[in-house]
Amino acid sequence: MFDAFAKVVSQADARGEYLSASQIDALSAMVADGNKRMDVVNRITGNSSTIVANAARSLFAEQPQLIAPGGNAYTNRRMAACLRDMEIILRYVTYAIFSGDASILDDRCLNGLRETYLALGTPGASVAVGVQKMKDAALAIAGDTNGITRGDCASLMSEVASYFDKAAAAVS
Ligand code: PEB
Repeated sequence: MFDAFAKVVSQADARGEYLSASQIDALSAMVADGNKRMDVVNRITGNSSTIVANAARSLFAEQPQLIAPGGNAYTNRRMAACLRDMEIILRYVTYAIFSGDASILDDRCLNGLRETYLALGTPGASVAVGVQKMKDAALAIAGDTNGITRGDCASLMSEVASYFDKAAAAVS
């Protein structure tokens, strides 16, 4: 598990080289924009219950077979497991955003998740749809410029999107 700094150090060490100017520049830019990153993590974390609940509602509205008898989210036990899974995935995405690195998400959440869903008979493609819905909600909340000074958040937003896309791709 790395953050953006440890990742660069590890890569340099593997080559036996000093940190390069471009690596330092990239990390320097990340530090300069650090408040935006923290704000995004804070906003997503503070709205996590809403993000999960709305994404799940919307998923079940589109795919009602999941909550029909025999569906993979039918019965409260499975519904609870499903909401919990979405919460876990969102939590690891916030860790990745905070660290500026996907390895925490990869190593502790996504590794083996596809195989787990296959073994459980849980439709991974449906989980991926749920993740994409969380992405849309998270991006709207993170990118809400209402009442704040407008800045350039384009690269941060695409980084945030990439973690959700990675999670969706890992299970679909
Ligand atoms: C992954 N999910 C489930 C299980 C595990 C995970 C390990 C089996 C054990 C259990 O039931 O608790 N756990 C989860 C995760 C991590 C982890 C992400 C990462 C660290 O440790 N059912 C649906 C939807 C979807 C869903 C498509 C979007 O219809 C999820 C939600 N996951 C779901 C369901 C179960 C499950 C388990 C319903 C229970 C399946 C069952 O017992 O039949």
